[in-house]
Amino acid sequence: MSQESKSKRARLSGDSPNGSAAEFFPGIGKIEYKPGAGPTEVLCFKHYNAKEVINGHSMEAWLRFSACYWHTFRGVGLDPFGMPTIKRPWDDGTESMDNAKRRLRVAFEFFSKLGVKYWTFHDRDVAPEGATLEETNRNLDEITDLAKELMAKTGVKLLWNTCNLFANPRYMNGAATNPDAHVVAYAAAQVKKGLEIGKKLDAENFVFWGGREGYNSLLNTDVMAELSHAANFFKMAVDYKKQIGFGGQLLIEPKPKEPTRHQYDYDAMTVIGFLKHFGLADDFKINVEPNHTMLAGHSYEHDIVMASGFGMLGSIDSNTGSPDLGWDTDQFPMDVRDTTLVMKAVIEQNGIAPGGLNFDAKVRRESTNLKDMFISHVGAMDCFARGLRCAAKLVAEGAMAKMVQNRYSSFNEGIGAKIAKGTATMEECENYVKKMGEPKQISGEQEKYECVLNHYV
Ligand code: XLS
Ligand code: NI
Ligand code: NI
Repeated sequence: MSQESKSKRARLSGDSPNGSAAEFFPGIGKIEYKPGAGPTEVLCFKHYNAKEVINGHSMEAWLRFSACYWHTFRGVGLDPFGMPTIKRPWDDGTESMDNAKRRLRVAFEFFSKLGVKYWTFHDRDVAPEGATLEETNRNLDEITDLAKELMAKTGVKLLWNTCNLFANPRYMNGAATNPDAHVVAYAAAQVKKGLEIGKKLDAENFVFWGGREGYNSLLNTDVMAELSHAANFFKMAVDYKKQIGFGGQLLIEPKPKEPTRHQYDYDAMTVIGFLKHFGLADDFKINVEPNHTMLAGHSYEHDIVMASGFGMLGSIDSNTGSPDLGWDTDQFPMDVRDTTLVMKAVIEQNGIAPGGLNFDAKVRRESTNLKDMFISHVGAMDCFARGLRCAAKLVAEGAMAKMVQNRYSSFNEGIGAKIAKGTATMEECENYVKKMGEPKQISGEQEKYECVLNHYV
């Protein structure tokens, strides 16, 4: 075999001819912090300085960045109208175990060079599905053995894993909410394995995103049966998690639609209502994805603020979308105003751990350079670092908080204090109005608040 073909084979297998690990991103080194870098230098951090302490914690601890496997290592640039545009040099186009293992080595080189401390994956991203559940699980065992080894070697940890309960045709009518109990049982068996893998890899969380848990037509759907089956499914997961001693936080990721016309986990408030109704609120938190929040017709930060208000903000799938397109475009977050508002909520709840900021985001199908994989993540990390710096100052200086406090100061005494405590009666309110007459007009000062925000952004 020629030297050239030997080294090509070595490159593909993930090992170099002399036995040391091959390099899949030659020419790209560890991404460094270079605060003075020029405008077109994009393979360095200009704002993210991992160990720098901001409001009492390192940037790394506030941000807990994670890269996702599905978009970054399985994404090929498909869209509903177009064929793949992205072909990675390490990918031989097969679903073989060799290819899966090589891809995993590539991923850990990527995580290490980028400097993210966490990763996330679906079971079916990392290992091929076999002909039977047993074969599929054996594939998963083999791949996660290698993952465990690579995690130990690089120090990269698992933010969360999840089960893909939406791609296989068996799930076309739903997984936990399928009208066929056989399919529900299959999904439960799959999640059982997912929880075992979470435990094996010390996942800090485990995510449920119910891509097919909803309906396309109400005519053929018994919504109350489906919702109660979903709740029982989650109860089984809680029980099994406890049974095997898996310590990860369970998370539900809301999304209003896509692929189904209506998804039951519509938005943060819907999920909170569901969890409370079925007695599950103590066992779950929410993984908010802002692109989904926008699809639900809300502002970028709405679900972050609502979930946090209820003490239910568990983790964030940090991405953004194009409201003019109206679907889940999973773009990298590059808007400092957005990241400032997210980090404001995170700082106000004193951190996001054991959750993190997971980049559930993909490069555009037109961004076909290998380098774009790095540029996109570096840019988003820098954007969040700026958001953190802005939000930390905004919170520490307290001007906006003081304005909000004043706005509600009428609840500090008298009838207001009684309303706030829940001890006021309708008669007391009526007597108060008879005595005080018409309330004075008080400006909401929205524009002033916007100016204060812009002072920090
Ligand atoms: C899809 C979801 C998905 C989850 C994990 O829209 O964002 O990627 O994060 O299943
Ligand atoms: Ni997501
Ligand atoms: Ni999404």
